[in-house]
Amino acid sequence: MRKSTLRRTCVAFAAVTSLALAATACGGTTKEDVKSDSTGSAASAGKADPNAELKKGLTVGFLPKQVNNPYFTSADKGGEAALKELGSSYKEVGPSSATDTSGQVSYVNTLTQQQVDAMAVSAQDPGALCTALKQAMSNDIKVVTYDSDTNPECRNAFVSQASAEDLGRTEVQLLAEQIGYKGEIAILSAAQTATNQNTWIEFMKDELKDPKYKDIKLVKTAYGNDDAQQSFQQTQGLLQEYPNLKGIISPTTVGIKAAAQYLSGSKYKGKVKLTGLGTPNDMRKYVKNGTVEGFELWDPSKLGELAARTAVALVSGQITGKEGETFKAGDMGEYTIGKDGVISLGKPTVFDAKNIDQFNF
Ligand code: RAM
Repeated sequence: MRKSTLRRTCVAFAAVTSLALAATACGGTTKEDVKSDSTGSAASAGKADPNAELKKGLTVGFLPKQVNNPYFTSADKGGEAALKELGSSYKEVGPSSATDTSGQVSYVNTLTQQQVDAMAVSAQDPGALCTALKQAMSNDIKVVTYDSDTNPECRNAFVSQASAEDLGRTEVQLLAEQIGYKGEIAILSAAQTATNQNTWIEFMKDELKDPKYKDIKLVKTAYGNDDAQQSFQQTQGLLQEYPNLKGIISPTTVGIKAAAQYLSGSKYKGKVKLTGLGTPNDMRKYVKNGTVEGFELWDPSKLGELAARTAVALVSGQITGKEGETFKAGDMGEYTIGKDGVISLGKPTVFDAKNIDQFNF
């Protein structure tokens, strides 16, 4: 039996009382079962057995930042297909707004109460989910973050889309080339608390310190909250406030699409450059009509697939989340866990008029 009767009783108890109180009453399982490894991630106690058989019949819950976001639909479908192939079950729960942090906390608690074997979570906020995720781990549930991380000690592993540094720096490089290394630029981000966007923005700012960008000035970071309407209005507001703006970086699929839609119908079309992270299917029309020259992304369904395979490898004991452990992710090949329990999907793809028709997601 995967979980002891005591644990099950504790989970049921946690469902009707405060989770913190339940943890104490159940004998403080948090400390006992989940230990931080030397690099800080919450690697489980015990040794990884790379030859352990992959378990079947598991249930893995996916909890995206936002359920009605096509990016997450694609990511989670990748997770669902992988779980089906591995003989396990998939479920998806999550808020419809990318700023409903308390909603995300409730969904973590729900998955814990439902005693899933693992959960894959894209965190809206790094710290807010931590207590609930630790509670899940103390109930023998493996926690994988994907797309947007929490703090390393609040999960077993983070499946990252690409190196955050690469993503931040390359977006600045793309825009700088498009505007001829000169002029005012702005960032249109997602939620103000989003771990992934905030990390990329830090690297963008660092990249901008290079003397080759001395004639570029970052004038503002606006937040569209991964909401189409708010992102559209924020773009409009940026252009009103900074009429000399030369370019916008939007590191969110919802933001870049809304910004492209605004620019495309305005006098700024083709004049104010726009790059960032978008899906080829969302952006095709704006590349073809001359609003956007180039942008980038990874394949979200591959990210979801890797999150599912990581979750199953964790539950099966092939990995614990420690740096240096390796596992086979089916047809995706072998992955090695890096510092702080981070597993990186690979390099993003840059899309432009030449290659965009080769992609369908
Ligand atoms: C949005 C979300 C997601 C991010 C992508 C690029 O869909 O903010 O977290 O990774 O954009």
